[in-house]
Amino acid sequence: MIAGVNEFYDIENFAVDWRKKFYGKPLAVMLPRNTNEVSRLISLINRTTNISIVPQGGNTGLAGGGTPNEHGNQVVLSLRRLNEIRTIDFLNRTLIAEAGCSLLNLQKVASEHKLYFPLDFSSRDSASLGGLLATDAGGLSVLKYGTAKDFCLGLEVVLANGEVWHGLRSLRKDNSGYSLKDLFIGSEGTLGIITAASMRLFSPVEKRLTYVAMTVNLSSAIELFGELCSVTQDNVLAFEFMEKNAINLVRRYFPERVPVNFDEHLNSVICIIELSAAFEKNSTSYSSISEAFANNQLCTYYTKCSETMRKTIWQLRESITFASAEDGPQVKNDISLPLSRIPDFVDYITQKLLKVHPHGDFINFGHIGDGNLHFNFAPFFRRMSCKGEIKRQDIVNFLKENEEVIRGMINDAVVLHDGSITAEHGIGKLRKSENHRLKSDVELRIMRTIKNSIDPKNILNPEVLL
Ligand code: 2HG
Ligand code: ZN
Repeated sequence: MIAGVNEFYDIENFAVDWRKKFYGKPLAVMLPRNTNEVSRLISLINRTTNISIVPQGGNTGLAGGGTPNEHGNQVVLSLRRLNEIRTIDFLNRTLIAEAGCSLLNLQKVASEHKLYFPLDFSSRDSASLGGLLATDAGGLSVLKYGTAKDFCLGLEVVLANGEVWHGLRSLRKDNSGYSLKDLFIGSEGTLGIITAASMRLFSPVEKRLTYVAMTVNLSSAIELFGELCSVTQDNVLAFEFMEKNAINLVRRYFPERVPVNFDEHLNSVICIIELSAAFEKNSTSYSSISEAFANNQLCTYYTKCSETMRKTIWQLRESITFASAEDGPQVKNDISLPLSRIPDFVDYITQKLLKVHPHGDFINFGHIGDGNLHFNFAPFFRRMSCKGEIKRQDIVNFLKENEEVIRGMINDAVVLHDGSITAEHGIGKLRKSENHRLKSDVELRIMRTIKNSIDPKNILNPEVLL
């Protein structure tokens, strides 16, 4: 237990990731209250010790980037107490917030000002701004607004020697040299500690039209997406998908969250599609949208959701990760592919891998509109028709022996299909060796040169990414 001022924290919460895949033993957990304290702490550690620092936000990551090692020579630097919204500039449509602000809080504050903070995903109540930027998070609304880096305008960063880079500009245009903020975004705490950020805000979409569509396969889902982009002039707000196994996994742990008409043998791909209400009945695009859905070459069923159905379908989508966590460890993949290559990739690797591991299967779901598949491999999925048949420890043992090889096979297929091994979760510890194996020497050399030049003692999150 750690005591703060009027606060108590359980050290376990900082030592283990939420999915309990990475266990660390932090030498200490530091909970500074402001940028100045972060700067003084880092400067002291840099000058007087040989220990290294693992920055941590809401500890909701899926790649182990915020968990310390087991050797007791790393301190966790939690940003959770830096949680102020410093300013909102209504006319400039920006806010400046500290790294520990939760995503939910940012969304609420923007909405109180009749503006919209566009990032969104299921861990919104704990995920924090610093973590969102350190991993360049994506989520459910990337299609229209992009990932975190696309609407970040400036940063405040504490460097490895304790110096502060005051880069909190709130400009749409700034052509004055290297885009340093883009260096820190996605760097997973290896180059500096993000303590605050300036973020763009948008106009809220007053009303969304939510559709559920079923397509025969992924190819048709991708074609349907293309059609909807054409008829809405690229105004599709969300296009998510879930395959049968993902839905059945939720059925196994939260049966009440699966709509009754989603039969367990249903072989279709379920798509959740959101458009702005500007495309409602009397708009000129409306008939073209209806035609796209009515094309039964693409779509075998579709419905426009009532508000209740909308909540139900999103709850189902957001429950997949939690159902997976209940089910036990998986080989988790967060891959990015050109949309045109997705069907070939999935066919290719499914055949290849299931030949070797016929008891397993893929839990495939994610953000198909932006080419991001959560293509997770559950090693005993086909044998687990009833809960508890396979013990968690059996899965752990299986993964100890096979995870690396399975991940390698999947990633080779990703590279073969011109993709990336992570789209939004980051490299962390989970994909570090694969990143080494698959990135070109030139790319790795440039990254190392940058790292060495601003963190020569390698004290910032040295065990992730590189
Ligand atoms: C999502 O899209 C998250 O729900 C988590 O990125 C994905 O659990 C996963 O693999
Ligand atoms: Zn995702």
